[in-house]
Amino acid sequence: MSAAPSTAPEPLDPPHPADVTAPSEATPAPEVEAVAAGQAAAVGRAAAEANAAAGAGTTARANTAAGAETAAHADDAAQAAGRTAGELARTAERHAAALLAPPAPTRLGDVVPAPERVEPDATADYLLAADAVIRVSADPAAVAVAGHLAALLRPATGYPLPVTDAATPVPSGGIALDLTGEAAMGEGGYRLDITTDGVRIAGGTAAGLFHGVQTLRQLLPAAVESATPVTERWVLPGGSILDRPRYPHRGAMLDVARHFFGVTDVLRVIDHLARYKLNRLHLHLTDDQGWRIAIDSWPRLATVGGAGAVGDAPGGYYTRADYQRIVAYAAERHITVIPEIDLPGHTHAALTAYGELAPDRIAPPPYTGTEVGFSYVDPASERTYDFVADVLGEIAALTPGRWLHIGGDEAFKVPAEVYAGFVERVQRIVAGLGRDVIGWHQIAPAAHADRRILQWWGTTGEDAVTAEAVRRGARLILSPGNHAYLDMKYAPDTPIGHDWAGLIDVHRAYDWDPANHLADVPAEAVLGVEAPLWTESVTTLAEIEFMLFPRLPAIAELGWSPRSTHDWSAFRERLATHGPRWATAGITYHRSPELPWPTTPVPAPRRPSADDVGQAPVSRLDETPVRPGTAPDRG
Ligand code: TNX
Repeated sequence: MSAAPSTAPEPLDPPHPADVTAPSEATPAPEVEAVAAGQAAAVGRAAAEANAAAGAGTTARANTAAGAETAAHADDAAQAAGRTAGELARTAERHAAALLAPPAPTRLGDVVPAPERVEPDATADYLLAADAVIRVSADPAAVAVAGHLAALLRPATGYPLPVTDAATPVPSGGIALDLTGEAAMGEGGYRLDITTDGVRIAGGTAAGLFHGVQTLRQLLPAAVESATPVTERWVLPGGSILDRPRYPHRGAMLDVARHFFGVTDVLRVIDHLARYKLNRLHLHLTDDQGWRIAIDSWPRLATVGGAGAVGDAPGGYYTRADYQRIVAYAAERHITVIPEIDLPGHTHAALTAYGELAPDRIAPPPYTGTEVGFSYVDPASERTYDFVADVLGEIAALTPGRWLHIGGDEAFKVPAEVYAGFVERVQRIVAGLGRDVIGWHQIAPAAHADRRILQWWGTTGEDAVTAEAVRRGARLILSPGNHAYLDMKYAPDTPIGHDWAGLIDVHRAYDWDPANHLADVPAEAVLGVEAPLWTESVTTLAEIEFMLFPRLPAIAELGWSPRSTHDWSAFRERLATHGPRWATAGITYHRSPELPWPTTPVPAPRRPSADDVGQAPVSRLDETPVRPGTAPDRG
């Protein structure tokens, strides 16, 4: 990605397509003018073709008439704007081509999560040309989004798509990303306007631009997901979208403790979140079977506590640099990482490394089973609070986000009063680090701490203790086990997953309302939703993807879309159009019988990359549309 700093007014001609880094304000070079003249001739040819076609029927005649009118209109507009002959030629050519072309293969409303407002304009489809330029506001975060867009589009289109910045970016036949700073769009909202003459995404924040880019990506033909150039008409459906999120917290959780997943796997999961406008990645970094993050002041946590996993799977842990890479990659996609150190239970791996934390001061052997609730660090020992302060202090120093998750679930062996006292002390440690605390809803009985957040994972629609904590000021993230737990099986014959919270098919994942899910909790207390993926039975990236798709987009839509758009029959149709996109991107997914998958052939399946060579076939899954890829998205 590159962008030339620019304070000069917007140029009339784009830089030469071959020059990806060309500053845009250069006076048109002679060869560019020559190209423009050639294009003017092409308009003539297009008009002649249109005239010839006019003999064939009324539709074509109408097109020709409209074409003439449009050309005249473009002429007036261009003169009024004082454009060059080159620009005039290009505009007229675009209009003529649009009128003669078949409609875009995607519909403007086929976006997941559903946008707040969609206004299609069938006369305004846009064809991305090989010489299109991406123009962006001169702001580093906006320029980074433009670079991300270019990196998403270049592999499949093969177009250079140079990025250039401007004080007020306008499409000029290409794509403009305009960082407007408008507060009304909210954090993450955007407006997308697609016309024959170009595409404009306006965002109040860079996050808004980023979300608009994800919408744009979904509106292009599915072949845009190809890693190699595809011959395709890169058409976008005309019209406008006005969109903003319903909730500020839209997350997914990945358990890297039961099975360990390396950095590249996590980066790819981050890409999946970004596609669906999720903005939080909760990493469950520690549990009985493994401690997955290096802590300098307690080094054996990772080297000893991270050695194993469930069964005989290999262990592993993130170095500080690994973790920082994950955090930075997420931040580039406007996703905040929320690290979880599960306390005081789920700590067996820590005890294997430091027996001094155990109630009996004896380091136990590693645990590779899948039971829960048996381990805890000694709440009566001051050494335990040194450990907590050191660990959370180091994690906070590596984490730019506001939140530290302290777990708190299933500490069955710790008496209720002792447990509440422990949580209160840990809440104070988090506050002392300048962070807001999140805990599973079991921490509800502990005293309130400013801005504390409870994560609901129950399977009933009511809990008096949680409701009481909310009355005392806590807010909620909703991860109801019977709707949002992506480690549950889809159906009895799903090869991996649990069923203790029930079977969760796509409809069940979609069929609830965060605003009124929990009794006696006001809608204002709900910050959003999160889909956890526990990994006792999930062992590879392909299996992660199989459990995420197609349910993660269902949870994402609950977090993003206004309730007025909620409609299962429309959702299943929209979501099904994403199957070919996932297949083309090499994403493994469950071909749930609930969705009307398109029967058209998958466009341009992604070729296996070097990383795939030698990878074992995914035999436990019921379908593998294409071999799973392992490379994170470009950009
Ligand atoms: C409950 S949900 C747990 C996890 C398990 C999960 C399996 C929660 C806070 N605790 O330890 O992995 O069930 O579905």
